[in-house]
Amino acid sequence: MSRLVIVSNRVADPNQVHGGLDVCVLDALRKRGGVWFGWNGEIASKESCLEVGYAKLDRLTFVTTPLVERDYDEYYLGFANAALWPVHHYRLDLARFTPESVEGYRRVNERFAEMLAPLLRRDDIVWVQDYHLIPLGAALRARGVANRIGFFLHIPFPPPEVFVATPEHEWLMRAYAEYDLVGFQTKTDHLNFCRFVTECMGGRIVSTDMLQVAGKVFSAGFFPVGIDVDSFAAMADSPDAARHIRRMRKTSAPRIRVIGVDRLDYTKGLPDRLRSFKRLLELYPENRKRAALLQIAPPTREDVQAYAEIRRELEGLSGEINGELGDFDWTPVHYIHRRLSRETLAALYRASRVGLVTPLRDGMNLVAKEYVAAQDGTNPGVLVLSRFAGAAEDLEEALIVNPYDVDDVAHATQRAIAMPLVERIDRHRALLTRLRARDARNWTREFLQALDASRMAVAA
Ligand code: ADQ
Repeated sequence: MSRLVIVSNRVADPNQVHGGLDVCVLDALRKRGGVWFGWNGEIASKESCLEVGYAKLDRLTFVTTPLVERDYDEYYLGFANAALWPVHHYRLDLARFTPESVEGYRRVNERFAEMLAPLLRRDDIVWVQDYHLIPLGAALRARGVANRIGFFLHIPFPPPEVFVATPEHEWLMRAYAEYDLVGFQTKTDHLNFCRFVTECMGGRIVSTDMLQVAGKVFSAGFFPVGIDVDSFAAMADSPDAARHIRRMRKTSAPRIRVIGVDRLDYTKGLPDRLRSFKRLLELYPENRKRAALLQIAPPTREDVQAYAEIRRELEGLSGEINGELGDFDWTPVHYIHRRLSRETLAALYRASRVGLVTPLRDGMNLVAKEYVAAQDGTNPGVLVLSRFAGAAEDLEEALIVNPYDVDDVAHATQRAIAMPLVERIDRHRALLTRLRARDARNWTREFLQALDASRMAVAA
């Protein structure tokens, strides 16, 4: 079997998973072994210190490098997170484009390619992950790398009317065309990309999964990301989780726990969610002193201004709701901004009657899938899910809501709280079947099979 080489901006410490991409990549690599290349999370003092480091864990090899401060500012905080991230989440109002940040983005992609190219074997399969590294494939090709190279975008691809606001959209398109296969999370993202190629770049659709543009023919499709359902369910079912849940119930626990788990990010709709919870307590006062929202939101990217603002807003809102509605024996909103172990998260999901997953825009959202996987099938909780999360394209048995409409989310939360056991069991069973059909293993297998087929399709 060919060696799998995964490249992502940040290589995770397997004991410290930071976000959805880490979860997917670790699942993919643990199963089949391989190499994971990328940034080690450290900042080196000068360029001459930028060396490649190696570490091994079972069948996995980690190959990592630091960044220098300027790269961190211009490539990571700059073009990736202050330009591409907001544009892809339809937030042009938050996008900041500067020539330095584009330059930093090019520079780091070139350097990654320079470091990686000599390490590749002839039959390695290279799989590049996410928006930080769109031009990496082209930079590898420029160094003579003829291997199969696939790219997967973990975040949404916006409608072309939005994407073309990125000053570098033509350059990015040419970079996309250098891959053998470009994968998206949902049918909608794939469609948006095809519209961009055909309506804005003069390209054409060759077949359902092949595009031609900028003198290149390449494959594109959608491959919804999934989780390792059984291992997550096992965590939620473990004696440790049961102990955790007993302890929570014995202490201050409310009778009805509603849970939200997200990186602290403006795309996750956290202020709107808190407002919806307040609205629930206003519209359905019988929940006062009975229900509480546990919101877990560890801060990320705090050096980007928009992230500091969302943190302030959220802290203000939870203080306001607790001050206005809370009592000496009841706190409506518990807000924790710390990272928890996956075992603790699994126990918390299981102990929660409602999972509130209400992003304003999200590539997929693995929390929605983890919440379902963690439930006790004989007495499951209910998932309330934003129509703007990629997961909503598939998870039809969740209560689908418009996260901008606080009344809609409040009514759905009440419906979840009041839902009869039989209906909860039916919905949960259907959701679990969907999760299994599109789990982490299938995601990897289907993407790699399509990558394999892409070469043959072009040759034909
Ligand atoms: P993220 O934006 O990070 O991922 P998501 O898919 O929800 O969003 O994944 C978050 C992961 O981090 C989950 O596995 C969750 O359990 C974990 N997590 C969150 N808060 C935590 C905490 N306090 N402690 C520990 N773990 C925590 C990006 C895209 C998504 C896409 C994924 C995968 O933005 O749309 O679903 O990649 O492709």
